[in-house]
Amino acid sequence: MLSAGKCVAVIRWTRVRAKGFIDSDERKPGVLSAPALLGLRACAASTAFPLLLCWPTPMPLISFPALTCPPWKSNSIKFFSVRASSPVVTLLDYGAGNVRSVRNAIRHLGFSVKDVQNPEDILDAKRLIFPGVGAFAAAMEVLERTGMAEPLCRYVESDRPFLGICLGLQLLFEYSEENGPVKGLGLIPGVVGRFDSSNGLRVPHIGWNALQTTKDTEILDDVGGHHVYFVHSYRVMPTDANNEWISSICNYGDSFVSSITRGNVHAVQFHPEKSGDVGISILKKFLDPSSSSKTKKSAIGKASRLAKRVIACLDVRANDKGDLVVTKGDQYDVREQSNEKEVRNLGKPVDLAGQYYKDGADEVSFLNITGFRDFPLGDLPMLQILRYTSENVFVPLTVGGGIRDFTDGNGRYYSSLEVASEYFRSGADKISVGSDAVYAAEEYLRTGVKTGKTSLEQISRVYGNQAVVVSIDPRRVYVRSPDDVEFKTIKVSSPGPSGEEYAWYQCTVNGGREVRPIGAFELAKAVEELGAGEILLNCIDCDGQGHGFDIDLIKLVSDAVTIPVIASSGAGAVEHFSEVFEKTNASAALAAGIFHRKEVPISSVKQHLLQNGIEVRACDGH
Ligand code: 1PR
Repeated sequence: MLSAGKCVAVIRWTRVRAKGFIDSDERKPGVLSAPALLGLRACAASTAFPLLLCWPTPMPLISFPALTCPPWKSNSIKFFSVRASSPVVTLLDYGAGNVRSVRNAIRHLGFSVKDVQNPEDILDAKRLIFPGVGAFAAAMEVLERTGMAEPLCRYVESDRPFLGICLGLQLLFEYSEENGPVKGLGLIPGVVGRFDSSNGLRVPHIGWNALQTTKDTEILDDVGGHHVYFVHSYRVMPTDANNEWISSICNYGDSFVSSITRGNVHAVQFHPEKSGDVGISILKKFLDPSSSSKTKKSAIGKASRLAKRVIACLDVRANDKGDLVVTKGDQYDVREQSNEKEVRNLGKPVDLAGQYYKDGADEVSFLNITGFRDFPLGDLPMLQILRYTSENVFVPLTVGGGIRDFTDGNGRYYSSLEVASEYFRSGADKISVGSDAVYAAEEYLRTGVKTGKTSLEQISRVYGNQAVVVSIDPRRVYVRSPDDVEFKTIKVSSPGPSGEEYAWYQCTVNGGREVRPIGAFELAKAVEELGAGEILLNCIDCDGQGHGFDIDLIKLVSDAVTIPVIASSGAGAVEHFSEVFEKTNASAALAAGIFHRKEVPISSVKQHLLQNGIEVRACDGH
């Protein structure tokens, strides 16, 4: 294969990775990160001979045939494959978005990924996974342009092992109404349409919903009764014409097709790679059919509603020694009250995230709380935290902090989209924008013009609204009368210090350090229009206090928008979770301190919610 004399430098995976130079997903044209390029450039410059990049185990088969080297040393970096004995699955990743979590789940199950590089690779595949990402029309355009559509149809029509995920299901149908009608692959009768939000249904459909299985399907053997994770705005309706394909339906507003199966061809609207242990077992049964249980289980699950989510949040920052730690503030002050005033250290981010996943958290959020002053792409350890966490945590990961346009010390400009892309490449499923969303909303309300250039618009255009969360950090401001302010007020449930009966919620930026002339209500409505798919609603007054969520605020905002709202700040007991779901339209509740200090386990929260008739994903169902 390679003659030893031609190679003087072997950069091993571990070393490369430790330096943060290159990552397992960085093997396609155009996806090398800036640090990866810098690292390779430095190595290439230091030798006249070719560099050999080698991935040892546990990366059994990696190939880099299509990598376009930068012009500075196009001949000096050689890539080669390391073949081990793990079985291989072919992945059709047409480069439209983030499929890292699918790769991670496949590798977690001991399989290697072979990427489709050309149409022939589809026909050569033994087992093909197609995780569709992005918009329907764009995906079809890429499939047609690259000549992949036709072999994909032939592959599916000849009943070879296939698993489509999310858009990978929708594309099999005839048409989509998403920016269309747009023609699909036309393999299954039916049309992909948008959820109807006119009757108050929150769209996108984000979260955990149980399936109603309609036929025995080995890959869904363990699913009956359990919740799986969905994130989509479009869905296929069941009809007589596609009935024979349908293996499960799900209810959200109305019944839609959640999976199809015929012979060896499967596709799912949900994300198995983000559905905890249940999802991993679906992938395992597809990858290794011999792992299916011999005794048939009754797979028929009951119909259910969208479950309320319980989210664990990790506020992350460097302590005074420079280590990244999970910290937790009282009203955003994260320093101990002792003389030393150290940053509170409540644990290691990767360990805690892994623990919360095992404990049954429906999502894990990382907030890089000093991101507003540090440039996140300079913060390689934070990116590494995401990478390591996403290898073993199979529920959605959100990361926020510092997502904005930035010019570094060398005058190099980074758009907020580039910053977000690096977070997505490192394992985030959603990004959360704080300060920058406030500035964007202020500008939008002032001019009434959508420029298309704000971080929210750019990121949602490329990754979809469902991937964009806006984190709001408001403070309560009491007033005597709604006429006292230009912002939307609410009659408060407990009067203010001088007997005020109303309050508005003033937005802040830079971790609560600066107040801005905009209310939480106005901000929420503006960012929904600018492309946010979800709102993370904090409250500085309640943060870390343990007295319960600010019900007035959460009601005000969750009634104002049609996108999901995550209630945050103030949880101190299980009753606070049932209260927020009973009294407001929040879709999820997030807590930090009580989980970090092990005062209330996630399982107790869920048990309490179930006892109160609130649907949640069971902790043993992940
Ligand atoms: O402005 O885009 O760089 O984003 C910065 C992000 O960091 C924002 O999402 C902002 O909320 C967050 N942040 C900044 N400073 C702090 C701080 O605490 N000093 N943390 C901070 C916000 C609030 C929640 C907290 C809940 C639940 N923390 O994340 O976890 O209040 O806590 P509790 O259950 O203990 O009450 P940008």
